[in-house]
Amino acid sequence: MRKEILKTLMENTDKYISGEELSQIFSVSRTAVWKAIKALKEQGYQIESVSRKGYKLIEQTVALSADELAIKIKSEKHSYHFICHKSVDSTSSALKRLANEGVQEWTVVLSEEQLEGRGRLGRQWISKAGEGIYMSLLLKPDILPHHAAKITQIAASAVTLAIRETTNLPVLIKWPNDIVINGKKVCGILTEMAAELNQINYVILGIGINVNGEYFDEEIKDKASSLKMALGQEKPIDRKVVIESFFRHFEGLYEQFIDESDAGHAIEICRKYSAIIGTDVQILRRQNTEAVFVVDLTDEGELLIRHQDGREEVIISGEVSIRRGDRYI
Ligand code: BTX
Repeated sequence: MRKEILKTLMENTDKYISGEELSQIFSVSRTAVWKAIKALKEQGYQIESVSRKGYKLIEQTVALSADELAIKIKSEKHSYHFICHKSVDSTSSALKRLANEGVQEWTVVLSEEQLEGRGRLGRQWISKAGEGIYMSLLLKPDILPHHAAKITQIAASAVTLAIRETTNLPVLIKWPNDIVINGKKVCGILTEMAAELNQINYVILGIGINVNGEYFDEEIKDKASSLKMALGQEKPIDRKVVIESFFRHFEGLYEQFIDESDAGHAIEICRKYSAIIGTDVQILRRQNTEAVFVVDLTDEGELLIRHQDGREEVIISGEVSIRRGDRYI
């Protein structure tokens, strides 16, 4: 009901709506309306209450709100279930706990901050309060486990399209799981899976986007950037707009992958916006660094490289780290 009241206020920002009207529309008591308004104000929505006129939404909250995301992100096929925390160890860990309790597919956990945000291979993902998008999505795809890596490519394409659409920033994809701008990382993707040999139980897709941060810790300041820093603007970026755009793009690409067993469109986007195809890079694997040329992405989303002796090799994700000179990329 709180969500419905919020939706009504969002659709009527040009006028006051009385408590009486709201209680009639939703067939609830005036006290229930008052309680819902109070809860929305506590979430940060600025709602003006004027006696004998009613309520008017003056300003939406900058905080992430599960109610608002549920209003903005609608799907004909899936029922999203958004959960927003103020602080959590890791949205992916929190979602994993829920997944083990059996929550539905398309459950999304978001948090204003993460105290133990995780990257790949036990690395840390720095997740300061209010500065980024830290979210994890639960998927239960009926595919063979070895195809799950493509979900990272699908997410990378959707994040890229969403950032380009909402900010116009020319972000690129650093295969397999980073989105970069001017050679610096603005987003990392962590795809984790619980599976048996031939069957996936679930996949947790974790996405971290640096949106409004302006300072990064010493250890990452040379390789990290945020959308706001890249735009060089004062005004913060509305994270909810980026999130909505992400899900819109992700859903289409993911559906195609599941329904038609075809990640081709996503791979095409990854090719088009690749930061490394057609360039010389260093690949780091098992303590060895080697200069190679990146030829292409295969249709399976693997990286095709050419060694200096002319030999070509296909690399699967997770196997290597990629650098350019002494730069991150
Ligand atoms: P990764 O292993 O490719 O990158 C991790 C590395 O990136 C770190 O070792 C550090 O050098 C650098 N780094 C750490 N924090 C940041 C940052 N904020 N911006 C830029 N660079 C950074 C990338 O792993 C996958 C990250 C996924 C994060 C999401 S957030 C929601 C979900 N929950 C969770 O715990 N992880 C995922």
